[in-house]
Amino acid sequence: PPPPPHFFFHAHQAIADAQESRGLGDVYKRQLLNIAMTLERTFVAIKPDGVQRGLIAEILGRFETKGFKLVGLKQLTPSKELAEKHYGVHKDRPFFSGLVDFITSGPVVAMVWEGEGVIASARKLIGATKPLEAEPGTIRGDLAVNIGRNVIHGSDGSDTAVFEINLWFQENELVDWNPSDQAWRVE
Ligand code: DAT
Ligand code: MG
Repeated sequence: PPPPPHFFFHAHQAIADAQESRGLGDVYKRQLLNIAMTLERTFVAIKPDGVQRGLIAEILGRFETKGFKLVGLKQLTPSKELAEKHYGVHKDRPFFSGLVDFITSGPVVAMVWEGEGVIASARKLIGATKPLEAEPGTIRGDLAVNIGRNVIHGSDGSDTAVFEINLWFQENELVDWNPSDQAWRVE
């Protein structure tokens, strides 16, 4: 099925704006189009261990200083239903019930980040699932030791990003905005 309309609303709107813009040079118009068409959003969550250990600012800062744009942010203790949907692909794995218990055990900080290539880049910033195998410099490589306490979640592809953003956030919780220094990040 096609992704829910609101996920791509911003990109579609931006593309339409670029195409319809009058009085702009072709080169500038093409730049606008390129930016609009490469916009991506991903879902990232600081798990209860990250929140309990006081790592919110550290983890959020990795994405902020990288230069991605924060478009959604909230803290909640996930319901069992939400957790089971979120980790639905793992429902037959032996660690599933423990994983659901863990993720529902306390507050989670849920985020949506936007930018070119943000889905794959967030996974790189996060590092390997097993923190002892995660490279130093990554969030898990720097901040965690155990697979069951690996402090952070990030969508693993465009389909899961759409699914997870819409699972965790309402449309009106996503805030589109233009960082005033964006021209110093993206040419
Ligand atoms: P990731 O979180 O890197 O996307 P995943 O989707 O394979 O990893 O698994 C989801 C989470 O489930 C993972 O962050 C930690 C937990 N998990 C995965 N494999 C596990 C295992 N073998 N034992 C215990 N927990 C596991
Ligand atoms: Mg995963």
